Amino acid sequence: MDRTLILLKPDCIHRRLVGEILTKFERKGLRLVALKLIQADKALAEKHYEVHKERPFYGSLVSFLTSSPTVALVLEGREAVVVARNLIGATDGTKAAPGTIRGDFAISIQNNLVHGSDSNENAAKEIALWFTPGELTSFTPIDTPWVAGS
Ligand code: IDP
Ligand code: MG
Repeated sequence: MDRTLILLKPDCIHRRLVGEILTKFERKGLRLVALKLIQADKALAEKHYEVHKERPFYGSLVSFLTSSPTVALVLEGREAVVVARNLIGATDGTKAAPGTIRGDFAISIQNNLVHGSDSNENAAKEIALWFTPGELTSFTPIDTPWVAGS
């Protein structure tokens, strides 16, 4: 089982899409390990998007992520990183395929509603950035053999 860090970014909260988007991840079969509503400070946002610090949109991106609360969650399941990225869709909402979260709900590049880790290695780093070990739960949902059978 793999884990991924998902952020429902400030635009998702403002647009009241939290429930609808969480449902998409749950329905797919990914399970919740951790979940919280948090207003990221500048240090957290800068660290989270550190890989983009030389990009022209970095300042705007950090302002966006610190502007309002974010829902941070950790999801677990088979190939969780790839499964979540496929559900989220391409970065630019205008290019994201219909049926994906961004394809259905976004038309912006920056305000694209959701973040999903792009590798297992980055997922581990991002989970440690947003959550303390004590906030991560450990349990086996009773439907696991039905959902995750390989
Ligand atoms: P991803 O979220 O699909 O992995 P990344 O390339 O990692 O996309 O970019 C991180 C975030 O930075 C995007 O989700 C989006 O919010 C923002 N972003 C990416 N490219 C641009 C751009 O060209 N202009 C403005 N914002 C951008
Ligand atoms: Mg990325």
